[in-house]
Amino acid sequence: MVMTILNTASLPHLPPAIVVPAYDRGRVTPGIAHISVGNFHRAHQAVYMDRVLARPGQSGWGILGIGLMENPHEAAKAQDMAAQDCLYSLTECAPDAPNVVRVIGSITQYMYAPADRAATIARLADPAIRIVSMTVTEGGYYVDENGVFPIDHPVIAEDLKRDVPHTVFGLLTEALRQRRESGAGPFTILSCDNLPQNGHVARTAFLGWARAKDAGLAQWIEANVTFPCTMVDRITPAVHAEDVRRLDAESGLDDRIPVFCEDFIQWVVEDRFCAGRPELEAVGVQFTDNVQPYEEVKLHMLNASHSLLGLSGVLSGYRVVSEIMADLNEVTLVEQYLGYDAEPLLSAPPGMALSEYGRRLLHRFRNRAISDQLLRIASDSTSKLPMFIRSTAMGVIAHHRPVARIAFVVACYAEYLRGHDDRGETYVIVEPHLTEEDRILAASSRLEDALGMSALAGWGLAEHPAFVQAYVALRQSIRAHGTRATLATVISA
Ligand code: CS2
Repeated sequence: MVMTILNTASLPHLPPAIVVPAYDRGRVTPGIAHISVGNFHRAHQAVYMDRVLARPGQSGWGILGIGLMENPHEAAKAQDMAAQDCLYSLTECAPDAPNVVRVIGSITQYMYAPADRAATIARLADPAIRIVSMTVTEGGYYVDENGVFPIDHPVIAEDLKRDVPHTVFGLLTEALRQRRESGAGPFTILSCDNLPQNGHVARTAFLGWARAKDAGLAQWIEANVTFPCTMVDRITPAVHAEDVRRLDAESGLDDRIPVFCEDFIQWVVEDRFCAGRPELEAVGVQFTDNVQPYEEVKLHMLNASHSLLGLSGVLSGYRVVSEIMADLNEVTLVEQYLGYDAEPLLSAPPGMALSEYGRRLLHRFRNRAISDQLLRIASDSTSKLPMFIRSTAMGVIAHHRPVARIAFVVACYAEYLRGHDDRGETYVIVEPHLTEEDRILAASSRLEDALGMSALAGWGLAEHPAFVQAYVALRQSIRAHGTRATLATVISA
């Protein structure tokens, strides 16, 4: 089969089934800069912006993508983006309908920051950029369990010394310094990561950085820059080399950077944009004064269920979400966790019934067309558990309710870090925020030592004898009888 190369020149000649941008990309100029253009950004915010750009008078809201991390993968991505004029295909997979392939055109420029950080800062200082959004992962904000931005953290302390900084905090702060001096004014900083109160966390982090650098500038940022909170949702699997081959074979495109995702999409945003915003309300984005109830439901139901399935599933030998959904015990675990642990602590946003939301989640997890990876979900649990599980765990303990499921997920996290499943098969652990001390605690033969790991800091677990006893027994059982047999005891407890 002859594959069509994906770029501006080929765009008018793509196979007719492929949906292409309904606007003239040549007229689009960036008004948003997005830091860390991962698969999720390309399947979510870039899709909403693609819809916005098809509306009249919105051509100033294209996206300038910025790659921040210095590594060969990111450098290659920049080359692929350049080769394809920043175009890529997105395959949306519904559980019970044919896949839809769209070419997304909203990212019109791309910069790899490590190639020229000063030029990237200057570009962010351009008054045309009015929003800087970011997906820098849950752990990428560094704010600790006490809500403090740790300026003595080695990564932060080292970067604070640099004239031309490397971190997102440094880059944006220096751009804001130039904008203040030139009179270009502020931009909105829009976190699109999965963390409670992501806008407030971003504000803490950026102000923490700025104060350490320049108190006057920090005051100006505090008074002028806004940090709306957002709730983002769309399940977007990792794309491995075999997925690229499969997606290209299905679309007929020669696309080096395709993405795939579920058909569901949701974005809830606080309307606090200090330098204007696109007409997002016209393309399905929900605006609200208070994102908190939406994000709590999403994080503590969807993402928490994911963590339960990811950690216990990988240990049990599963690798794909839709596969694990055929295991009734795993489904029961999620149902019990949602119904008994998470939901009683949540207040539903207006118009939402939590039990219905939970049912819908299970339906989304059953979507075989997206074959989402459990290892993707389990990765970086060190940063995710505090965001997804901690408040439910603390609530369950505070209300003296049964701790079995919380103890199980914590036990699975510690066992998962050993790097092999119940069959003895090894897997790659991606835990960028696991410290050396964490590794020692996780490996200790006194199993309760692992409760001192940084992911569990501030949960107060070690002070609850009933929790400690349940957790230790579960880890011993996983080792002696396997995760599946252990899970059977958890759901019947
Ligand atoms: C997942 C999320 O990474 C994870 O642990 O739970 O990536 C999840 O798929 C998205 O938040 C869905 O919106």
